[in-house]
Amino acid sequence: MKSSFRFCFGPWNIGEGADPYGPPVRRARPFAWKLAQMRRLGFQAMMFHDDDAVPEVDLKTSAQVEREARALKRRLDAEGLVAEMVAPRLWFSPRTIDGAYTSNDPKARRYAIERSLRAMEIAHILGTKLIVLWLAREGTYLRESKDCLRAMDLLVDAMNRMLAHDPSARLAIEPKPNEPMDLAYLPTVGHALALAGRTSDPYRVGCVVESAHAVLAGLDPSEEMAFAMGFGKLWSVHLNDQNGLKFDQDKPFGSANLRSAFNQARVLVAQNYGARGECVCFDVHPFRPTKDEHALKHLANSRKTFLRLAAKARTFDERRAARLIAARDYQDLDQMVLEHLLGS
Ligand code: XLS
Ligand code: MG
Repeated sequence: MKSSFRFCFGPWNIGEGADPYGPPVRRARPFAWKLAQMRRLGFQAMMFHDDDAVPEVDLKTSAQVEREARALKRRLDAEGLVAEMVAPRLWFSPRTIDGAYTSNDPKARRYAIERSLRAMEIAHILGTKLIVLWLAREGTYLRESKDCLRAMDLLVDAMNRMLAHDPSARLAIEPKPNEPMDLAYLPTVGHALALAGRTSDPYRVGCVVESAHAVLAGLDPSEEMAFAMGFGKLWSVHLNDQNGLKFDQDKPFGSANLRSAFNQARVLVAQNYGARGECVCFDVHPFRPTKDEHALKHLANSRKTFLRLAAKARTFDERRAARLIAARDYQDLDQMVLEHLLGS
């Protein structure tokens, strides 16, 4: 199916199935193989953590980082692909065990900022202005271990450093309420945008909404997207699905709640998402029992479901819906949605 959307995923979305209770269950695919699958599956863009782009980035000199990033850019160009974003992976190093920008340890905070500035340089070379900040360890396991007010100051300081480092870059905060932390400091779009307002350049701090993260916050993903759009701040989406308040599942888009997925596609279509170059990204993982030969289906299927639901959004009888709304006949409005999704 042809579409005007630009689709995107990250190398981590072709995973080997390790979870906290068991080892990998599928073969590890080299980066080149992952890259080669993109166009075949109908994807145009790849999202990167800094160390997806330049492996072991902490161990390399600036000159090495620059050389490797340039080589990657040439590979992307050769495949006709673009980099959608770069995200500093701040949660892996033993240095950020107690958080990155909000760690109680000044050395960890310094490392986090330096690494973020490096990620921005990689992004610059790859030709993207979008820096995604998934603030994995910015939060607490116990309320008394950090001071929330101070943490907000530290987050603002870190973002100001990044904004000053590259005046053309934009920071997209990816809110998530929990996992790996018990309580995260920026759990929702509202928190992210409120904090953006305190930075030195609020117009360059927006967000990316991941469907599953909104569900984990007990919110409706399409409304989180709409809220961000109301501020002109929905700069990316990570579509996937989540079966309620469980571990972070990253299921295929629409897998757990087709109606919620329809409403996400509907708000994106209605607001002409993508017209300013935004990508439709899928932050999805295969179910753990998935065999090697089926290890790309979650991506192809998520894309297919999104396109089917975008078509459903376009063929939704808005005039009839408006009449039912005017008559306050929400019973039939509800049924109309269900029948539209069920098809004839
Ligand atoms: C994790 C996040 C992560 C970000 C990129 O929950 O979704 O994959 O999208 O750092
Ligand atoms: Mg994500």
